[in-house]
Amino acid sequence: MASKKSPPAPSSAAPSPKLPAETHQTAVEGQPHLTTNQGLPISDNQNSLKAGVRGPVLLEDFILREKITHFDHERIPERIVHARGSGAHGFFQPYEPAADITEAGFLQDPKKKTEVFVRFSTVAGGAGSVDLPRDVRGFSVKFYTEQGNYDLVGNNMPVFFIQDAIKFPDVIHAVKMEPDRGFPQAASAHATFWDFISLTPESMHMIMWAMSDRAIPRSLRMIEGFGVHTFRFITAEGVSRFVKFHWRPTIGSAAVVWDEAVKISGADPDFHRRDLWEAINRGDFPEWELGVQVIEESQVAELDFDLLDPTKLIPEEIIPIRMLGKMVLNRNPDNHFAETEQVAFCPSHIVPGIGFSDDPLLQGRLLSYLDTQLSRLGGPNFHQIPVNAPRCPFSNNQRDGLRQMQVPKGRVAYEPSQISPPEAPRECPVHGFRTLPEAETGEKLRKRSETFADHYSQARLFYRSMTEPEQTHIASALAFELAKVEVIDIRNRMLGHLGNIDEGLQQTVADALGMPLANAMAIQPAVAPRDLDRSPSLSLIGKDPHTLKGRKAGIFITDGADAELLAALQAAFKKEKAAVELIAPKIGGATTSDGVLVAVDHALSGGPSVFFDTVAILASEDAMADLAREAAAVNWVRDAFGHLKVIGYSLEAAPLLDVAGVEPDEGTILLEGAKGVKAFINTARGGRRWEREPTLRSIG
Ligand code: HDE
Repeated sequence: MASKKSPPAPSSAAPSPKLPAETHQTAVEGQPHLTTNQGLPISDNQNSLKAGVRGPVLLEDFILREKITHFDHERIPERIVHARGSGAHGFFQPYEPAADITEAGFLQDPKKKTEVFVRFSTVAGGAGSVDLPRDVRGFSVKFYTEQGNYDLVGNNMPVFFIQDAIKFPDVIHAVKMEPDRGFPQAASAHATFWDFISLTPESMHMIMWAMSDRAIPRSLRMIEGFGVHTFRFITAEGVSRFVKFHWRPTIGSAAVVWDEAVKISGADPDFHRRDLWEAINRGDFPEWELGVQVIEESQVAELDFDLLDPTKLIPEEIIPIRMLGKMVLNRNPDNHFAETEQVAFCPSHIVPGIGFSDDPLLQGRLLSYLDTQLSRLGGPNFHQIPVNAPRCPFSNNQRDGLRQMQVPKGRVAYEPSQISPPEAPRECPVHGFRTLPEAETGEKLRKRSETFADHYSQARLFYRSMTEPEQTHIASALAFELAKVEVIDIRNRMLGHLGNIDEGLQQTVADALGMPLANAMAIQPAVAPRDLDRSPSLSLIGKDPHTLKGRKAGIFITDGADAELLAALQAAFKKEKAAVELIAPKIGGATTSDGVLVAVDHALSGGPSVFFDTVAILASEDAMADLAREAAAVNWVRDAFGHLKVIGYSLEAAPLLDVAGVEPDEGTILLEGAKGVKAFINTARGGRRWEREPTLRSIG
């Protein structure tokens, strides 16, 4: 928000001169009328039809009945998983033709943009749950290509909890709120989840990811995305290779710290949805590169795991990512329900040039999405809903059904026919989708391949590839979650698994729980875990891009705050392409040293420092006496420090830092003149001060 301007008129200011003063918003000449769903103009939308002004409402009132009945049916079943989602429109543009690996049309022409719709989600919570529980994030992209819709329905973690789709209802039932009591909402920290996990060694790799900082992202704009399964790319000549999909945000990835996640969940349950919406609104369009790891058929045997196993990843250090193009999200939805809620993604929506693998988890997904959408969206015609409809022409002989919105013409709805008109759609043997002809043989059996049996090596790989603070966070998360599990045997079984992953981790978690390691259950691994080469690319902190781009600074000002300093800070953040929000004790604004009343974005009570990546405090001596006694102000600073943020402060604000118990360090910077501002910005670019963490928290 701009400084040095009068605060905007409050929204309760005088009504627009076009509207009469009473509550009725009667249309003026030229304005459209409210009508019923049949188009009948409505004369009064505020009062129902009664027998006498104080008398009973009449059944005859079809306008009242239509309005209320429609309202009664406004909700549809929420998604059984990924119910809470945020969407955006945008486009994808390839860097160069990828014809050497795939014939997919949308990956060929660098001049051609393909429209996309993206939905990010949490997994466990309901549609109205908070944005920042510890959870996996869904990352679904619908590409409206000229060859039909292609859906890449991924997550922000590259592996999954289970190896076979038949276990999906179990893992989801275990993580969702417990059926008898209806809680906890959107949380894995409860007995049924850890009961299932402790009996499912294949989930250990994913557990390392789910307990890592990846599960509490700073912003949806900063999450990585993964296709998880192995897919195929197929060239026009029919040459097939395996691929793993990756999305990389161009502004880098970052997470919040757990204590922040807890506080944000209360202060702004829509933290991620709002952040995405506001960034797009201010023109700070989120971007991701799409890349693939390409695995030649001949390389498959060289890998030390089975490519069909969705609990495994290929370190980038072994097979690098080839970037194919960029996605930009540049338009917010017009309507949350019509688009974000009704969008239907499905892993079986593919285009020529892309194919599936025999990953048993993927094969189960190919069934589930259409099936769930048939009931969620009320019948077989949901592909006609605008957000789901292909942008290319589509036509076949499927007919009728609930919610048919089209009027198919002609008497023939079958094939073959000698009476159908020449313009009727026909098969397309040349450009139509063809399944890769793969030879498949085998006995019918219900069995897991032995090549899927190594459950610990990659869990260990992930843990040992983390930086020290990230390892501490994993241990803290495990201790937090297991402390919520009242069944001691479950904790002891989990400690047993942790021992197979890393003995140091096992010890730290046991200590944090205050439980003797001697009671940990010994879990005999099916395959002895191996020490793999570390993969530094798995660490978020390790590849922190050191930028303020796309980040948000909070500047707390009081009456009498130095106007020049404020302007200098705002200009400096703008140069860094960071957003800035102002906070003052009261929402009416603050009068800075030059006598200008500056409008602010938040009152102190509604703008806690957890909303920001870095903060500055500009106070006057006069304001300081009151502020240092104000719990909200003290907590604002204490939290910023505790959450390891870089803090800039004017000399007059120093007493507040003292009261908040801030021990000055390299991340607390006195804003004296241009030099001070420069030092503050340079330091803030580096992100959180991880070296501060051990001085503040031993665990948690
Ligand atoms: Fe899903 N998943 N899933 N899933 N999934 C759904 O489909 C399912 C899995 C993912 O924004 C549902 O339309 C099964 C892995 C995302 O609308 C449902 C299995 C990955 C979304 C379903 C999996 C995902 C869903 C619920 C195990 C990462 C949200 C509503 C075999 C690659 C899509 C719906 C959106 C949604 C089934 C496992 C990602 C029930 C059976 C692995 C991002 O059909």
